[in-house]
Amino acid sequence: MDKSRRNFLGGSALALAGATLVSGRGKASEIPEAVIQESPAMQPPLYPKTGREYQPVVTLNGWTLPFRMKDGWKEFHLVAEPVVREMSPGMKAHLWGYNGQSPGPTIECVEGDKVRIFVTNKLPEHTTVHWHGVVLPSGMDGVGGLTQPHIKPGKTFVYEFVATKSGTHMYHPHADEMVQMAMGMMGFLVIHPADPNFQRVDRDFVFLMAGYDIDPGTYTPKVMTMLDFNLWAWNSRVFPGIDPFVCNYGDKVRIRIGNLTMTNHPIHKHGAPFTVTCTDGGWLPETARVPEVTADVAVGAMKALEFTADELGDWAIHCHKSHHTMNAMGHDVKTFIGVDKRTAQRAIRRLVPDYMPMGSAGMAEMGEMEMPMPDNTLPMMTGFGPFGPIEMGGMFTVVKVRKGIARDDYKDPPDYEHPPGTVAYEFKGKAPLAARQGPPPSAEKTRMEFDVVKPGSKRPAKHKH
Ligand SMILES: [Cu+2]
Repeated sequence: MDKSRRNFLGGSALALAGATLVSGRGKASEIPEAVIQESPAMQPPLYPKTGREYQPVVTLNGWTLPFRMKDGWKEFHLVAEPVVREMSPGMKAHLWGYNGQSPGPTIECVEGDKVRIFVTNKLPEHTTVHWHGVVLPSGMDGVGGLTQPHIKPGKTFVYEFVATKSGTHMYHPHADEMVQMAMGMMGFLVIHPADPNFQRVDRDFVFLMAGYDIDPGTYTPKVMTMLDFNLWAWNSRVFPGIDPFVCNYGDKVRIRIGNLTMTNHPIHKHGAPFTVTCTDGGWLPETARVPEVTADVAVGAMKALEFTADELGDWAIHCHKSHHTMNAMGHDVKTFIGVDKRTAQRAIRRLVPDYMPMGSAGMAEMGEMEMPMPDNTLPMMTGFGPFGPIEMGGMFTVVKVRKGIARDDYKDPPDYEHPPGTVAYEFKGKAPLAARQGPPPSAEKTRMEFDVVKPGSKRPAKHKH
């Protein structure tokens, strides 16, 4: 449009005329019903009843937002609101989210779709929604103050764009971001390829990573925390509350992950390697796909991992930062490995009869013990498998590959039956004496490890490895 016409119409008239041309703003008059989800369980994939065909995704412990078609537009209704999210059985968090849950529902559309998303704000403060990685008009990008006025409490805004290219995206506020994301406001957005056979897989899982700081015995995240979070969540769930990735033997599987925490997460899968096939920027060319078993997902980034489920069994998948596979009790505990706490224990028990000294031989005992804890608090490490305590929390679950799993069956299957002779076993023979290399450490040297080093004195030389 040339300059003279712009002057003639004036700023606001121009904006209105432009919007009408592109979007048919006048037709966005009725708001579709907002669907609310009450269950934290993983919902089956939502096959489209209308619009174009696609292979839907499955949201880990989540769900997909239904849409309606209206005059060629695919219409969704998101409601930003306070929610109660069960993070694992026995622990609920008071979060902010969308349509009854945190994260919000997954939004699925198809390349070429005209997408209209109504966003109603039921929060106590203003918000916006940014569509992360989606190519759209600048004014639909959802940055409060920069590209649009904020959505005030009680108001509904409309976002409209054409989904120009397929890919892996997310949505989150761009308004009071630190607070709103620390409170759990986020959701997945998938644009499916126009050709349903392009990049097709049999199972397509999605989840977002979030970090929460919720003190034991409390419900609301501390929103000012910058680094020391105590609950590391996948779709606002922590182990053992995270569903397994159930796969039929031979399936082509994709797991799409987005990171909205304040640190990177090296996601490690046991068993068959995967390749990263997609980022929030688009699909990777075949020549850029290398086999890996760990993919570092950076802050604010997304990755899609793909593998063929051709190894039967139970394969752990988790963040490789070991503190991220622990729950809330794990942080301010001193290290007592090698410390004899018997004298202290006797003294403390005179005051606190139930006192249990922990950790002189490591922390594994925490995995099987039932300790008194505040209400609404998860054990630091927990979960039981067929062979005993799993001693995990946080960002951990299992890829379960079985034969005979039906196409859209995501139920937790029975325990894996290992073929005879394929499970690690205890050696029952006569143990030989250890063949030690180098001189044995003397008792004196071992004690020196715990000597207090006075300021100015020289630290005793330690055994070099
Ligand atoms: Cu991590």
